[in-house]
Amino acid sequence: GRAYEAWLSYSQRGGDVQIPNPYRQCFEHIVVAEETDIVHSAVEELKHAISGILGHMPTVTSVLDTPCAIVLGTTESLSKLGGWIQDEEAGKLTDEGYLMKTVETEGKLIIAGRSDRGVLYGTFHFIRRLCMNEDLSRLNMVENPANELRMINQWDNMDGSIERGYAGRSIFYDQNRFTADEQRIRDYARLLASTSINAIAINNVNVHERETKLITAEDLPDVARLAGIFRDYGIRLFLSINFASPIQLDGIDTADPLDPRVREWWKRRAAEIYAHIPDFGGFLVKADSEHRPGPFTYGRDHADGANMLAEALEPYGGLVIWRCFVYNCMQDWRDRSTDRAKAAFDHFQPLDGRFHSNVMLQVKNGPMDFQVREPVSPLFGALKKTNEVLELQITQEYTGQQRHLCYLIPQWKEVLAFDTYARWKGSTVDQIVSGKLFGRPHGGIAAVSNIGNDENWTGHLLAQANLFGFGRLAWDPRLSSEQITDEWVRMTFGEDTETRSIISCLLLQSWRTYEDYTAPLGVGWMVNPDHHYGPNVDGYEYSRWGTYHFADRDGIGVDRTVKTGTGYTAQYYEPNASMYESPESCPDELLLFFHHVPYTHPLKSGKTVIQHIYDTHFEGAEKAEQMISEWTKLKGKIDHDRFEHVLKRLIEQADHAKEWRDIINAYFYRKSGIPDRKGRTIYSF
Ligand code: BDP
Repeated sequence: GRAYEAWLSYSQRGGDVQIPNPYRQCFEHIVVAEETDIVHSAVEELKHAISGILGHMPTVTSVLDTPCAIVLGTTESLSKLGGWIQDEEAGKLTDEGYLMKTVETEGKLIIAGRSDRGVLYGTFHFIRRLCMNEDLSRLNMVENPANELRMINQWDNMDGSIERGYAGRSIFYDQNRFTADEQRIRDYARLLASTSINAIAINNVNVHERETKLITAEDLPDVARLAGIFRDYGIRLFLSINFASPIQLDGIDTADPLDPRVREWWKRRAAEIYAHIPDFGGFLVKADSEHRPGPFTYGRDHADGANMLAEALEPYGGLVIWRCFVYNCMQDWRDRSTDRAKAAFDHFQPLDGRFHSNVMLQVKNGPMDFQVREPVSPLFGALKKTNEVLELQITQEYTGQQRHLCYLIPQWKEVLAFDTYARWKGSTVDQIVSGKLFGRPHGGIAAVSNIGNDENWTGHLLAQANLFGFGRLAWDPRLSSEQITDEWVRMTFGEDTETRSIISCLLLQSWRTYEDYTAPLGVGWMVNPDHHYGPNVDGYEYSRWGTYHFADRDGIGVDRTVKTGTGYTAQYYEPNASMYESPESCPDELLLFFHHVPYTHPLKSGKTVIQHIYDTHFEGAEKAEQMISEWTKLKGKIDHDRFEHVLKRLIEQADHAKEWRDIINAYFYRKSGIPDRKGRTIYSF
């Protein structure tokens, strides 16, 4: 069905793609200079798209015996067919880059990649332009990825469950075995490759007993089979590993990274893995975090741990992606000197320069944990001699769990554009993680997937846009939210103007709306512990996770200043440190992340904190309600199934937004005793 085909639903376009002459004839023939497995995938996709859109199957040949054709291949293979590409043009391409051009005089549409991956990305881009009715007479363009690593992290467990998954069960595993549905996995690879994703870790970062075995002879043939499917689409496979594997798998009495037996053990593992999967990507590691084992047990640090694995993988070109989500989850809430926000920086910044060149540190966008609003982690830019990867969360753990519409591209854009001032003005996060700012050999962006075996992949159909948008941003962080949104909406719903504008507006406003009716002004949390859905203001207030709002009758917020608080603001470079340190210059939306203030504290908007809380919660719930009437305008314009599905979710969202509104407003009305200036009803239970 359409929901399953997602943004690759070519056959459903209902004639809204027009290809004017003379280019129509080009679509009769595809000429491929040299067919590798990846180029084969590109050709298949192009055939599929053309036959879906135009209703005829193009012929595919390797010789140029027709006047008009679409020609694709690597720049090298194309040079044997014709002189369409000048050396100077080809020289602009990096490894995965591609160029597209119209050679009008010869009736050719050319898609050329430096490598076969480039051909694949170029082909998907070509199809996108086709679907968006772009002018084919002026295809001239050169594209290179901003990031070397564009990665998806699956948090799938082998019992078939998915940690923080909201779209059904795993497509990879069931009942502790690999699933047999290879077509589904192949279709997932197509979706990912179409947005330029080139790496995937296929198991949860919390590696339990069963998944620990993934690196053994028992499972490697199956892992290799998956690697083969992804390889056809240019995607390298990674595994999350258990740091205590030597103990758990072979009964060695230690996992100490400096113990020669342990080092030897990992080297043998690596050899065996690469014997099965010659292009294996490497390991993703969560260590010494939330009860996972790690080097701390042996009095070693994270550089010791990461480097030991890096040495094992190094001979094969493998990478270690070591996560910086390390903090004490057993802290005492009465002890305000330990601030969870400071933990990652405190652990990793002193290790700068000690990591091997095939180690990358993966840092979550914010210092806490994927809240609707957080400042950017001060670790970006704090490590100058270390490769960094930005970690985002596509799955909507804290942002409505795919029952609420919350389009995250605008949030990610803010993260990527944040100026750290690590070197000079303009030291943005995207420049750091790409490796450009500090000339690092590796870099990139990773994100936790939001898919499962639901028919529509993502639970909420519109949540597909977050998966699509992530890949597009990983390729080019400078694309605007509007542009990405427009691409996705048109690929998914076609060219109707009203449909396009309604869905785009719904998406683009949804993050702000979600923020409005949930935790205010950057303070975060206020969710039900454990499953993290729905409002519970004090849910985490008196537990040991380090996630507090400190609301009392006088005020609210976490004092993270140097002067009177936890000192977190000092982890930023100037002028950010001073900007956050003072409540006067701290941006409104992060005020309660950095400061504890009275309810009557005036914001830059002119409102008091308490009035802001009331206003945003009334307005947010109202906006959630309005989304229903906006969507209803699309009745009859899009197919019944997709229309009804989204409608149902929006109705649920509006309902739950009211619950948020009432619980948050009642809580703060009772704590502060200050009434709403506009006299609206606050249910006080
Ligand atoms: C948190 C999730 C938890 C993950 C953890 C992580 O609640 O399930 O294991 O992050 O990133 O957001 O390791």
